[in-house]
Amino acid sequence: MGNFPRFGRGRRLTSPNATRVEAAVPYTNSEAGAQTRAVDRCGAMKRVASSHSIDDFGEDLDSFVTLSSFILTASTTCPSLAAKGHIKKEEETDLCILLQSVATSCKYIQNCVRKLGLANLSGKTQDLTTNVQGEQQMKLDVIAHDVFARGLDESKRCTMLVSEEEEDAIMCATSPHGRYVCVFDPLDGSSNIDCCVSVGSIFGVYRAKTLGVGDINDVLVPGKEMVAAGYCMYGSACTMVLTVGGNVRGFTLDPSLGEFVLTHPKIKCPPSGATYSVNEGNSRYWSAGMKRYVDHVKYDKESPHSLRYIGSMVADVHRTLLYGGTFSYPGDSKSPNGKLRILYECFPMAYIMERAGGAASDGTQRILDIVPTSIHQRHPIHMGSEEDVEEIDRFHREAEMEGK
Ligand code: P6P
Repeated sequence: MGNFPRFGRGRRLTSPNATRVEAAVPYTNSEAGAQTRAVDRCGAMKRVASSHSIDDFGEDLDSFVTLSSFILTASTTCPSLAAKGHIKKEEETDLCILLQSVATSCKYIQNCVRKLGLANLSGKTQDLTTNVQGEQQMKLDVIAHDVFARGLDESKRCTMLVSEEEEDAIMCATSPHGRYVCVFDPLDGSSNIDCCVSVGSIFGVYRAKTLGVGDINDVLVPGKEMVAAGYCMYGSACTMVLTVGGNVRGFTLDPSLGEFVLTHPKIKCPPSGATYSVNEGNSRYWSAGMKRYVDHVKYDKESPHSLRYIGSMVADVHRTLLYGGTFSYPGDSKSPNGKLRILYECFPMAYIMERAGGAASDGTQRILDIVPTSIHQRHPIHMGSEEDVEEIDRFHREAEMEGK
């Protein structure tokens, strides 16, 4: 594993009051770095390019569709996005190059996860570093951060990055194509990694208000202003779930090809489910609303809901997205804002969940309407099947009206 110099050092908003920084000194990195590689377009793509929007891509095709072909098609046929005024042609292409960089980083990280014990990648960092959360960093946390940040910087499509592993926002090298800000948790759930529990990378993409200029205010906006969001789960299979504003698609990595192959053309979260996912070990600290909801699904239903809790957000959310039910990390008397970070954990997952027909709230308001005030802010979250999240909200509202 290459010894990358720690990425991002010296390229932060230095002054506490600084919110806009002209592009910093370009990162003097080696030639390495993934750029979009041209891939042959299959005949099917030409069919799609002529008659469908990207949101139909892969739905009615019985051909072999990869993330690369999806991204390349997105860069040529995004009428659904362009028509909605979301993004213009050149912005589509830049977004596609950014996403291609994320995909390459995820392949690299999954390769490290697979080799964990064999390549001495397990365990904590040698100098026992901690991240901005004060959490002990695993070796793979640091590698995953550097790979993600380096890839995005070298894509030349970002003005600024926000990572769970870095206290301050990172200013990217100067680029005339610096159109986007990427926020990411490079390896969520890493405390589980030594026992081979599924972990994942989570990312969200915002449009920069000013081309080529890093501005912290570009991400202190409601999560609904994201233009793309996704996660990559390193589990029994390596699965990338992605939306560029429309349908939610799932791509599974075929190791023999090194390509993410479209396996879930249009993911829809069931309107209701029979599982709830929350750390019940914290129930003594819960609000009345949370306690009432969990009692309701355990004792009032025809048959009790099943509790499923892995303790790895990407794995718990992925199951909820596909099977329905709810995932919660509520605020409580011990941690009023819960544990999960709104910018690079709650927002991307809520964005995906809503575009798959699900919902995400904090018990009183829609997650994606919230405006963060700081980049590492925590916030309570409930997400999953629309009917079940509404039920959680109802119990919270009733308890609040009773002053409980
Ligand atoms: P707890 C992993 O550390 C993580 O950040 C999320 O992936 C996961 O959902 C949560 O923390 C689990 O936290 O307090 O239940 O162990």
